[in-house]
Amino acid sequence: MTTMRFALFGAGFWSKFQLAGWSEIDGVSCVAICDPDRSKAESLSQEYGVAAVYQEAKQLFASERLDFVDIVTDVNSHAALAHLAAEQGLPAICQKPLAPSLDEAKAMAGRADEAGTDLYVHENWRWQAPLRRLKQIIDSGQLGTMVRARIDFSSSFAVFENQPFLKELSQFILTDVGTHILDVARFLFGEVSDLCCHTRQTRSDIAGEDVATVMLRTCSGVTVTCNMGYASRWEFDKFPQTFVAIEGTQAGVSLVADHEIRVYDGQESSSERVHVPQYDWADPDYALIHSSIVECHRNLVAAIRGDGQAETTVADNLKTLELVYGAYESAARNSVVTLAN
Ligand code: 89V
Repeated sequence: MTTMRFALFGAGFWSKFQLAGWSEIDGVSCVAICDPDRSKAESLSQEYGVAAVYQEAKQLFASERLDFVDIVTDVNSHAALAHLAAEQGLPAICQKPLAPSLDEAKAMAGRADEAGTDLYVHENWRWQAPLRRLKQIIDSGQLGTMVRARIDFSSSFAVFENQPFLKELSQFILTDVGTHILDVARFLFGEVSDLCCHTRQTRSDIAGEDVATVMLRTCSGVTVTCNMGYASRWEFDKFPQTFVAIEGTQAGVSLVADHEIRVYDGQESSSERVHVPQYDWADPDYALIHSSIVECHRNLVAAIRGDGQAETTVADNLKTLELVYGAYESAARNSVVTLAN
């Protein structure tokens, strides 16, 4: 297998995990790190043995031979970096949210298309092992017709301690967490025909909403309620676990605390605990998310090599972003938003 060379843009909190995740994948090598703050790029390059450090993206592109780029910067710099990669004919992987608006995300997709290059979104949540197992159970057909579902991602986790920039976002939880949870809703239940959303801001020291409730109707008729928040103390205050409950006409299934999946078919219940891979580089508070970084990398790099289909292409992610920005529109207008499917 030929080794694929990539550059990492951004040396902030998330980059070290992104890079550690790449170290689990065979046949890839990070050859350069770029960050306007040279000292941050240098310390990350020393930690992971990356040869080159740059402050300027253009300089990096002029000097390095690359097979793809991984963009792990703040949302406002995604478009410019993805554009530079497209100009070089390079595939780009970009963190979520792809762009600060749906129009900007569509423009990024358009530019990659014009350049004939691939743009992928590092949407990792759907790669969490318990959610993959849940999808297998849904696809087995054992639930019968799915009637209704609930997805919960609510906790009192002090998210701003590690990611203080999140405090500044005037659109916070739907762009940061909604991108993940609404993507999971699409992954599990399919495309959405309409939605409505309520948002709340429970504290005065942040710029955006920290609670959101989105009710989706899927094209196949399932009603899915997505509860998201960083303001709740409750029995399942277990960041970063996502809980899912699905009612079906033949059986119901719940993904509950600590990766347990329970199925009840009206007569019998069964239970299994899903194994989540553990990595020594993972932050224990984020171990579940960090394990999904590896699986997301694996899927995207296989596609870049031409060995498989990527799940989280830009085209796919635009559908998730339609839900995210549709939810803001619904909350602002206090009305139902219909999706074009
Ligand atoms: O994984 C993430 O995207 C983070 C988190 C959800 C932990 O806030 O931003």
